[in-house]
Parts: sequence; structure tokens; C-alpha cells
Amino acid sequence: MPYSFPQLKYAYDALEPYIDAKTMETHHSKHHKTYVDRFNTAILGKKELEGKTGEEILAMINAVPEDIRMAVRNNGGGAVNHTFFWSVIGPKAGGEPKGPVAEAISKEFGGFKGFKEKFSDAATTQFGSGWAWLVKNAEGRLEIVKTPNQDSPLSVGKKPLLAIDVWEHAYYLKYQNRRPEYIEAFYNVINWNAVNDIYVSAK
Ligand code: MN3
Repeated sequence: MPYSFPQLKYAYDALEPYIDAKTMETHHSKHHKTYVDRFNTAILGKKELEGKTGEEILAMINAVPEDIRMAVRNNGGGAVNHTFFWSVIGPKAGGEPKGPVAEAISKEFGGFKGFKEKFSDAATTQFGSGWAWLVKNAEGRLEIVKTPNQDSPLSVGKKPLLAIDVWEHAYYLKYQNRRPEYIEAFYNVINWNAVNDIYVSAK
């Protein structure tokens, strides 16, 4: 299997009450699993992609064979984005950023409050399905960006540090149309130690 389906490091109910167990179970075992399966089907037998990671394939999306490029963009993006997403959230989390990433956030956004405003705004205003991201850009600076569908910042040379999934499947069972409530609750599950580790190792 070129791209593996990751097990979560916490239980489906571990993010209650912010993200409910049923949403977590469906999101991981159904939605994410389907992206992984379809990604693997798409790249099967493509010699030029052999030995490359999912992240590497997304970073070279314009060089992916045209007959599978859209399938890779959607399903490879879905596979990689969700694996990343699970890694930056968790139980007993939330609070404010720590370590070098906290300093970078202060420098770029004037502090956690300024960051939160911009990140929430991106997540709220992403029209339809998609994601909001904290990324490190090619100049090494932090940026907040949003992407539609399963597009990855990796495809435009930006390294993800934090992500929020704003597809309805990520919140609809608990929050229905109240996306802003889900976004506000999301701050309680951000694993800032993980975000900081990613930032430090990406330097
Ligand atoms: Mn999702």
C-alpha cells in the first residue's frame, strides 16, 4: 500500500464535548478511509510516483500524469490533509501556543488573539467545503490561508502547521449550520505541542 490509513492516537470520544464521537468515527473510518483507498487506486501502477510520499506527490501536483491528476488532487489531498488534521488535534489540548511557534505567531499576528481572529475568519469565510490553515511559506514566514475542497497548501509550496476541516462532514452532526460554533470549539482541541514540533522541524 503506497499510502497507509493511520490509526488515531486517541479514542473517538476523546475530543468530547468539542467534537463528538459519532462525527469522529464517521470522519475517520469512513470519509478519511475512502480518500486513502481512492488515492491508492489512482496511483496504482504509476511508475513515476513509486516511492514518493503522499506529501511529495501533492507538492508536485502539476507533474502528476494528467489522467489521474484530479483524482490525486481530490483523494490524495483528502488522504494527506486528514492524516495531518488528526495529528494536530487531541484530548487535553487547547490553550495558547507554546515555544518557538508562539513567538512566530506573536511576530506575525501580534499575538494569539490576532492569530485567532484571522484563523477563525478564514475558516468562517471559506465558501462551501474546504480548509483553513496556518502555514509556513517559502520565505519562512507564517501565513493563514484557506483552500477549497481537498486542495493542499503543499501544492503551492506552503508547509501546513495547523488545519481546520470546515467540510460539513466535520461538524454537521453536532453543530448543523452553526460553523462558527464549531470553529470556536476547535480551539479546545488544538495540540499546540504538535504544532510547535512541526514548526521547529520545518525550520
Ligand atoms: Mn474531512
